[in-house]
Amino acid sequence: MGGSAVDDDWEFPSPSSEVRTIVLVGRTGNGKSATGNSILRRRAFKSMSSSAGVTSTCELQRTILEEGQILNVIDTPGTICRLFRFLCDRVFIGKEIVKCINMAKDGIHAVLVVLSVRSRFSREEEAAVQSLHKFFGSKISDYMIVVFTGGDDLEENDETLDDYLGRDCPEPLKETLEMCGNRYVLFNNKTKEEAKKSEQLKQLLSLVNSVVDKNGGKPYTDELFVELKKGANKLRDQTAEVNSLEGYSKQEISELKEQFHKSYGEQLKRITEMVESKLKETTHRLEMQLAEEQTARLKAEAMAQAAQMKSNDEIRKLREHLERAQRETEELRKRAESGRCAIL
Ligand SMILES: Nc1nc2c(ncn2[C@@H]2O[C@H](COP(=O)(O)OP(=O)(O)OP(=O)(O)O)[C@@H](O)[C@H]2O)c(=O)[nH]1
Ligand SMILES: [Mg+2]
Repeated sequence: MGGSAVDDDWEFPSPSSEVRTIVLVGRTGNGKSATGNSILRRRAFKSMSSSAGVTSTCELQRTILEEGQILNVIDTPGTICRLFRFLCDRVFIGKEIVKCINMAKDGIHAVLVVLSVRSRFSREEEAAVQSLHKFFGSKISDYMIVVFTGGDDLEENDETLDDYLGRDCPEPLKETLEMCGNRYVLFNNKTKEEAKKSEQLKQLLSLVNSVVDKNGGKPYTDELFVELKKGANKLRDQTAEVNSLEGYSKQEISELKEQFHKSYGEQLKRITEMVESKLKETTHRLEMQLAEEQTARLKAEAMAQAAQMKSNDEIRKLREHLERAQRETEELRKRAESGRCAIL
């Protein structure tokens, strides 16, 4: 499982139009690997219940869909979802991002944000989607689809996904769905019914198709993809050239190959450092944003409290005013009764 980002058994990529790549992201235990297996229709990724993360590194598996389309499915560790929250994870996350981009090579056609109806939507998940946005840019939203796992739980209660979302859908979840273009689908990764398996897969693939169409068939890429692809292409060309060389000993050829791999490895290292520094910058921006939001919230609370105090003060003054008026009226009435005043 997993494997290094620099693979010796170099695989020549097929033309991008024939291959689609989707990436599964989400919190640990939400069912990314199980969803990946449902898409692949085989148990390719390790999926199990565990309080610790099960998937430890990005992994790519491939399937051929009914209409002959090649689909790459990249599973990621849930720890990536902690993106930016724990600074100590930055080196690990940086490496995983580079690995994932390197696997996707020609770009990502859809990002499946895996949530579970079996657990509450957390601040961590909201932050993770925001982080994706901040790290990859707002363009990434055009590629995001939300997959809710735990369809069996809803079925047990005779509920549909819209029932579930309709009842007490928290504001951050609504915002996340909006950020993902309100593209979402329900998955039951436990079902044994073939009809259900193919129906939910059909729904997901149709969303993937709509995302691909919306983006004019262009997968998501950025400068990191471009840099990594350049390096990979260079290594491929150099390897092909060395393989066609004549008059060199096996030893010399192997030394040349080693040299090319070394320089590719160095390039990967540089790109990983670039990612780490981008993560640092994104963390900083996200922290600033959170701090600003916190300050704005505290300010709004203080103002509401002041307004409340002000209205309490006004009520007290009104009450005093009223009491004084009542006292004066009473006084006047008494005087009128005693004949000392001519009013009434
Ligand atoms: N009932 C039910 N359980 C599910 C469903 N999907 C996933 N699970 C269970 O949820 C648990 C976690 O699933 P995984 O696929 O390992 O989760 P993950 O997101 O890959 O987790 P990490 O690899 O740790 O990040 C497993 O026990 C799955 O069987 C579903 O649709 N219904
Ligand atoms: Mg997993």
